[in-house]
Amino acid sequence: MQTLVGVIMGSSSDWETMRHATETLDELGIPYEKEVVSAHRTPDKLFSYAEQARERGIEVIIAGAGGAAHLPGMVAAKTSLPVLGVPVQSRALNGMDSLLSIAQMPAGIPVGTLAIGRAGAVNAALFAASILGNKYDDLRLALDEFRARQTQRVLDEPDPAPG
Ligand code: RP5
Repeated sequence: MQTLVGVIMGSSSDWETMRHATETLDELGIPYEKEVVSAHRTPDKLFSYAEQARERGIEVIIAGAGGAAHLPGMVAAKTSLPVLGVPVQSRALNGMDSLLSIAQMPAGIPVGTLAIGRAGAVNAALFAASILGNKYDDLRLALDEFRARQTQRVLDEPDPAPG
């Protein structure tokens, strides 16, 4: 199967968060690529990545960034592919800066903004699976099975502190 999801991040320092997105995509069997693309340090690369993603076969972009997190919004400005933004937890402001930078887009250019940190990275992958599942039956099935396993794990262990 060809690469369907582009997982990009502003810095290699974002990997500790964004690896949770790729691990979830792995679990679902969704082919992806991963790459550092910085809105501020490599702006020309950001433009070419966003402009070429659709023609390369990418169908969803997951973009993680922290601080002045302009990557998801600028990518969304350059492609009409769905862009899912993951706010990385920053040291100075605990990710509130990242969250607001990604969520507060002007009307006309949407970014689907997830939670700060690991939960957002995992959910970005699951959201990508939901989008792709409309077109690919096997990916919809993989997502349904992921959710069923998750439910069963909770039901199987109702004791919060098994001793
Ligand atoms: C952002 O600046 C990145 O997304 C990262 O979260 C943050 C800090 O980057 P480094 O200075 O650690 O490379 O562009």
